[in-house]
Amino acid sequence: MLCRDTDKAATPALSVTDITKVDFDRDTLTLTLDVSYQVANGSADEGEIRIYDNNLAQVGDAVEIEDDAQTGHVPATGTERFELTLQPAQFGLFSAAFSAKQTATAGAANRDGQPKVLRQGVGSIFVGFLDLAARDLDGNWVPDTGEDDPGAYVHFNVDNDDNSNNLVPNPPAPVFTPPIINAGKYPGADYAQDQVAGEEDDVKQALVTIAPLPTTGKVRLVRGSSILRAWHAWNKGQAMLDFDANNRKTWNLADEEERGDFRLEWKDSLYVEGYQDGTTTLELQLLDAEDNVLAHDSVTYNFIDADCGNQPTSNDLTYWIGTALYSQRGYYEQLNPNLRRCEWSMIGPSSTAYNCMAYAVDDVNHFYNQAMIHGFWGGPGTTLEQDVVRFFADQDLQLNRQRPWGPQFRLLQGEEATLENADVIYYSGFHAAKKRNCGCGLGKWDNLMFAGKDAQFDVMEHIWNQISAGQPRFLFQRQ
Ligand SMILES: [Ca+2]
Ligand SMILES: [Ca+2]
Ligand SMILES: [Ca+2]
Ligand SMILES: [Ca+2]
Repeated sequence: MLCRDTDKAATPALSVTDITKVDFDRDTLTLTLDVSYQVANGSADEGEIRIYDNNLAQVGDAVEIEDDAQTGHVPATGTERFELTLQPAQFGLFSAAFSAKQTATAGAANRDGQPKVLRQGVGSIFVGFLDLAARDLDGNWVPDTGEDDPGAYVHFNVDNDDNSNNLVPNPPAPVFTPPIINAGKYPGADYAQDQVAGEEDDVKQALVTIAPLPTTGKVRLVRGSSILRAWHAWNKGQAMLDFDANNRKTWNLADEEERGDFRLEWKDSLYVEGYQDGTTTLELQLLDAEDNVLAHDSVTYNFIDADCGNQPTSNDLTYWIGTALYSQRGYYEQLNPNLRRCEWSMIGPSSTAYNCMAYAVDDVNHFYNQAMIHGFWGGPGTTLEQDVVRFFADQDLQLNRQRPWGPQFRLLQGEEATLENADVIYYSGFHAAKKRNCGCGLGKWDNLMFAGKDAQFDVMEHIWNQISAGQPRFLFQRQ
């Protein structure tokens, strides 16, 4: 049964309102802290603040709070400075405890004749190193200065590195019918699998550093949304990190098992996957036991892919090169070894009605081979390259213009000849591609994403320099 306390001094609000790291010298291991407190004015006659280190051992002596104003009471608010010399093992989570009590004289008036001891107000601060670092799609660590903006670019894991069943997942529906009927937009996509056997290379490491790792408080990872998934292993084998309904995963560092799980299983083995395209964040937080965030670091993730069309199929064998049969993906990768998965997609079906040169000038009714271009836009003694420039400008030498309805293109030269200015690239291997101006890449691929038609096969969007069609020879701008 509880008894009502009839002592004159009711328990006041008592708290450590702020702890500020004034100075920290790694060489001399000296730390200066300012601890601010608050207490109901006049309720405490004597007060003191003690500092505890990462091991919960008191550091130095308690600082007594002086009654400078001679009121007989502890001031309602104040700040005390601590200059501490420490051992490395003491760093991590520091806490300040503010306690106060009545004087013996004041206590004599209480029912039991004893001075009333007020509860402690506690605050914490982390003095150490906390960092979240991310690898991008090239495997490079994103510099700290760029990790918020623009952030890390990582593939939305739409490709099929393990060549799994092309009928999974389905939907989303394909943009047009792919070679394997009933295959979805992302045939065999790795994002839809819990494990990717073999060559998965789109799930990228994130590294958590908290040094030293406190033995109290909590560590938390917070994702901006569920388009981000995290795994224990690069090939998604083993555990997926189980974010809760609030997109948080929390480890209690005071709990030996949870601390061990974080330290041994996740801290150095965390891999981030793009589960959808889009932008989100991953934040590392260190909290005290009361859920106050003591330190944090956040990384922006941009999950990108060539998403305008279908990902290529890989289980079919319907494409010929010479006498060899290839799948759709195999065919394009064989012809273009620099193509990077997730960064190209099929945006138009196979057709023998038109070719790359026609596609580049928005024409789907002609198959302009070199002889045709020479015949219509060239003249006696002109070279193929001269003919190509006139083809794009639609200037024929013989006044028999073949496509007066079509757009005209100006050859860019000198300083004007940039990808930003270009609408069409002509490659020396008699190939042309036109700029996409799509949102794929979330900014990273602006002015870099082009599309071209394979002679008798599909239309593909790709990064401008990932195809093998000779050197980029001319840049043209639409008039
Ligand atoms: Ca960082
Ligand atoms: Ca797969
Ligand atoms: Ca993959
Ligand atoms: Ca891949």
